[in-house]
Amino acid sequence: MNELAAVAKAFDIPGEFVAATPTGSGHINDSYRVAFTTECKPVNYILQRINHKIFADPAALMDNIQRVTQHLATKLAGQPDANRRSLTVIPTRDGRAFHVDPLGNNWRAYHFIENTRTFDIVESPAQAYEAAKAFGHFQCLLADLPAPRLHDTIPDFHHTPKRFAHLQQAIAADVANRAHLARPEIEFALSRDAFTSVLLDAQLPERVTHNDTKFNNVLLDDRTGEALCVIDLDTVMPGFAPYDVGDMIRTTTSPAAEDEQDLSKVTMQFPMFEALARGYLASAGDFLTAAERSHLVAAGKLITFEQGLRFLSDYLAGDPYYKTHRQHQNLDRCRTQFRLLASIEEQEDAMQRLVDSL
Ligand code: ADP
Ligand code: GN1
Ligand code: MG
Repeated sequence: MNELAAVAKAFDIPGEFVAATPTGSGHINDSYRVAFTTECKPVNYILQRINHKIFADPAALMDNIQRVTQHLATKLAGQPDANRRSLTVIPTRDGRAFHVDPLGNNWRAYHFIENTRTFDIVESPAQAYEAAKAFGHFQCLLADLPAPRLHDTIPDFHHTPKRFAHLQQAIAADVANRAHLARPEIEFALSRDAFTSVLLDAQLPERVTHNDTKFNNVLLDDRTGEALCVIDLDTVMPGFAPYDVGDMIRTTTSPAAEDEQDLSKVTMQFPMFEALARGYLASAGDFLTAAERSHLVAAGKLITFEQGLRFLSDYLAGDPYYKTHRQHQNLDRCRTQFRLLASIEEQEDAMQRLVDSL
């Protein structure tokens, strides 16, 4: 707690530190809701330790985030509740975008957006519609972000053929001696080699994309249910628009947790997909090219597959990347991805027909 108090005090936050509470269920960074009192009133902030093993260049990362949040704020100015619709970075007392603590950890702070919630699992088509509309709007607002090109915070992040090659290396190395525990998943993955370049081959335009459009990365208003604010901006960088839809399909259509062990619960629920497609096209439909639009369903398959590859590679390597809370959790996560991919494959013709009709 003392450590967090010291970190919080490095930021340009008025008043007295009261408490810090862990929040969120992300796999990479550590997030805390931090309370201060100013003139006897409590005010909350978000404090995040940025995983420096994964984000090796925090200055470039925060440069992206500052440019993106300032652009969003400019474009949203004048709208009702404008300051709840985009993240606001709080600088350190010496005017920097992040703080380095004595142990070498990198920290950032945001204004806390009150009376909102995130959900790990979607509860209704209305929520799916809202979230997808918000991510589409996010892409739309950033379409005219002035040059220069954003930094690639993680190079080749959605380069699925490289993710596939990485899995092949992890299988060959088998450093954690786990390959024998994951034979069916390895077979499943290796049989789908041909499909990994489907988006790279599609002549899609490069845009500013979010690249981590998990359903729990959008704040929903407690009172109205509106998707108010897109969060978790570490991977906002150049990408293909369908990537974001793919990750929405992956995280916003199944009623099961990402690490669910009962695979019978994992399924692509068509009404959620329909709401998601309608929500996304309501905000992004006007700028998408025909090639982007026609690859939205393929992206759902691809990103779900890629995520399965990533979890499986991490499992085989002994869990160096994703936080785990129990043994074999990354294998369970991989299994839900592959089950979900199978469910998407069963329904992909109907999904494609729907998109073509919108
Ligand atoms: P992670 O990388 O750990 O997923 P996020 O940036 O998604 O980190 O934040 C984790 C959680 O903290 C979110 O799910 C949300 O509940 C909460 N959160 C993040 N930023 C804010 C904010 N500005 N206002 C209110 N809550 C926030
Ligand atoms: C990680 O931080 P979080 O949990 O939102 C990962 C995403 C994965 C996701 C899987 C930087 O996101 O790419 O899709 O886990 N983020 C990074 O749940 O690798
Ligand atoms: Mg998150």
